[in-house]
Amino acid sequence: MIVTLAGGVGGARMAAGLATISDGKIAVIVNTADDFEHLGLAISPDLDTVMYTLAGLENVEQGWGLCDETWSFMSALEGLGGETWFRLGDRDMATHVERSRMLAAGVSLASVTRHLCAALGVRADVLAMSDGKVRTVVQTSDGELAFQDYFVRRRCEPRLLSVRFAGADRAQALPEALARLAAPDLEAIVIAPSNPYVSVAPILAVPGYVAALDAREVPCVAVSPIVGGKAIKGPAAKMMTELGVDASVVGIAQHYAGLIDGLVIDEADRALVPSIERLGIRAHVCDAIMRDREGRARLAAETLGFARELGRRGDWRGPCRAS
Ligand code: FO1
Repeated sequence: MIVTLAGGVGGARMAAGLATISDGKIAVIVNTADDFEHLGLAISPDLDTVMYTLAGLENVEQGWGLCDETWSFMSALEGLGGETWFRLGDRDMATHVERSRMLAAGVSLASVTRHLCAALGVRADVLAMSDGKVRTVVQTSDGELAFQDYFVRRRCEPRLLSVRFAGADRAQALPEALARLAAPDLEAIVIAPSNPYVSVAPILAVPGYVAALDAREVPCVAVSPIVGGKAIKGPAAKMMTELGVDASVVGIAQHYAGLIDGLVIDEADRALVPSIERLGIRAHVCDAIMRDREGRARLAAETLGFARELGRRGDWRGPCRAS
């Protein structure tokens, strides 16, 4: 069993790669701090991206939503002068309507997710990070913005000053997720190449997850979302620069120092291996870009092979944790 922490496109693709090579024996703990209510519906973008990708139904070009999508609802809404900055496809709407109906009937987000995944034929365990309400709020040069306002409506244009996760302190980690992280058959924990600041950080902000990672008895490896100083997809590098962080694999290693044992980086960053290893984190160099389905499986196999090697060598507890 492998547990991965994920959000966004990079997380979904890594989860799909790991599911392919492990015959579906993975649990994916997914960020839900991007969730919001829109047009009266409960939208869970990262859960949906992970779920659709694991089902093989993702829209590859967009990076979110479903393949073979049509947009009649959006066109009709536009005709009525409604809000169209956040685009909901006709097929995708069914997910949001069904999720909203079930939540209104008192079903938990975790159970709704289980139901939707089963209906779409997803074999991996897709776990909402919490049933509690956690929301990413960003402080920007244009003031405080809710996450989707910043990310989609404003296209990450305002300068990012800080990020907080409203409600995280009161939320509880999903018990099933904590159980997976402590399971005797757990082989490795993988932090997917998701945005560390707005996809992985909200998961770690929920009480219980950092403690669970600290108590682990298996290696924890992260895959860098930054290659050659640029984000593979999305605004991670821009965000890091605006937050005053080195937008490189070393910045990623510094961010996760004390939490991870190893970092998977791309060939383009081979020269930075010594700077990563000085932080007490082992580095593994490979082609770290997932260009297609084969690429996902290849990177997942490289990542798992690296974690297993750390486990075999028994040198996976970094100096930060050992001291
Ligand atoms: N991202 C966009 O850039 N534009 C959209 O109109 C948009 C709609 C959308 C609808 C459903 C859904 O599940 C995701 C959607 N996303 C959209 C993606 C998403 O909001 C972000 O990429 C994530 O929150 C960041 O991980």
